[in-house]
Amino acid sequence: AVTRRGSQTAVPCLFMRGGTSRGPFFDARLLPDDPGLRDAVLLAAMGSPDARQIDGVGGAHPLTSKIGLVRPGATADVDLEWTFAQVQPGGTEVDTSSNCGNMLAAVVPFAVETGLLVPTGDRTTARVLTRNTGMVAEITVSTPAGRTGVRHVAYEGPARIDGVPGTAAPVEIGFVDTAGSVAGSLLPTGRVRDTVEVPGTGPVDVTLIDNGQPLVIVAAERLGATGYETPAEIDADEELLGRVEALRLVCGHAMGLGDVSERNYPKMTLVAPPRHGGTLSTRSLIPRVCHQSIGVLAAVTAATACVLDGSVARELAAAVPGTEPTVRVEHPSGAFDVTLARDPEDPRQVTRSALLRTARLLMAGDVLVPRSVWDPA
Ligand code: NQM
Repeated sequence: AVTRRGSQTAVPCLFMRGGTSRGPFFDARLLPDDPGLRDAVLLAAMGSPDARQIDGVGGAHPLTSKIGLVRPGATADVDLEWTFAQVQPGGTEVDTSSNCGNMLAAVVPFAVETGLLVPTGDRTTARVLTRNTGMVAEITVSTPAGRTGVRHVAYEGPARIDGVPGTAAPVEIGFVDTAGSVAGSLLPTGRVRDTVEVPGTGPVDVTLIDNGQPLVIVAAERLGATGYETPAEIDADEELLGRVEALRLVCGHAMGLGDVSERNYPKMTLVAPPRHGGTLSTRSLIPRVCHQSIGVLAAVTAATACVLDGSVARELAAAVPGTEPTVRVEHPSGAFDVTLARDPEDPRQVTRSALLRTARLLMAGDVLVPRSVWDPA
């Protein structure tokens, strides 16, 4: 329960890593119902809008400034529901309009840790609804019985994901029906390739696509980059960042998303031929800072573009034949494998995707927010 601790309000919280992201997870039912008050509590907990988040638990980077809000499923076909909240470190908004497949990896472990979900065997599978976009994922985690017979989440194991040191227990994630999560359809312009006119840059060929995350896919070369830069090099190149943001604003309108200047999407994906035996090299901007690897649904969406004839990605990618190809999306800290299922009748339709993540409980306790922000008593 939420309690008082001196001059502050203590909100029960598990601090978790989900894939290559990290942040506090809450039982959504413990937070204020009023959306404005809830957001004020979350901003105070993270330490935003201070860009260093020095007075909160945020990590001063978009990947470590994420929040999970978990609750029981409301319908029989869903075990858990969660809302993903993105706070830009220097921002004043709590953005719940898009998906995060990395933080998603920690939802089932959170639910078992807090008793929201009871493990059923050595492996526990749950159907999880992401309320942000209505997406459902089937997630399997390892839940062995301890010496007393009580099952718990295993965090140690042999699975390795690029961007996280060491190995951990696998979190298997399967998605269906991710197309059009935010943009309404897989190809919101109805075309696999568009040429958009960008102030200062001229005509640019792009693929505008959303298979779980709205992406603008553009050849790195066209924006004056190689596509093999480090994130630090991209973040330091203000001219490049200016061209990328100008392109993003134009593409936001083309995708029917309106003015995206204050939105965390579309994510910008600079692509180039693979260099390490994978399918495609990517540099993902989320959307104004370069990702250290790539987002989960961003990887699913980029992988999908790799199998669509005529796309900007397909042109630069290695061939990915078959109806269940594994697409290896290269990124700054390694590669991300996404297995796609394509409709044998119509291979342009990607019907399912599957991938591997890991997660870990890092800290358990309360997050303290000043009573001047929230005093539930
Ligand atoms: O695309 C970062 C991340 C993400 C989102 C971002 C994600 C996804 O790596 O599903 O995982 O794109 O802001 O956590």
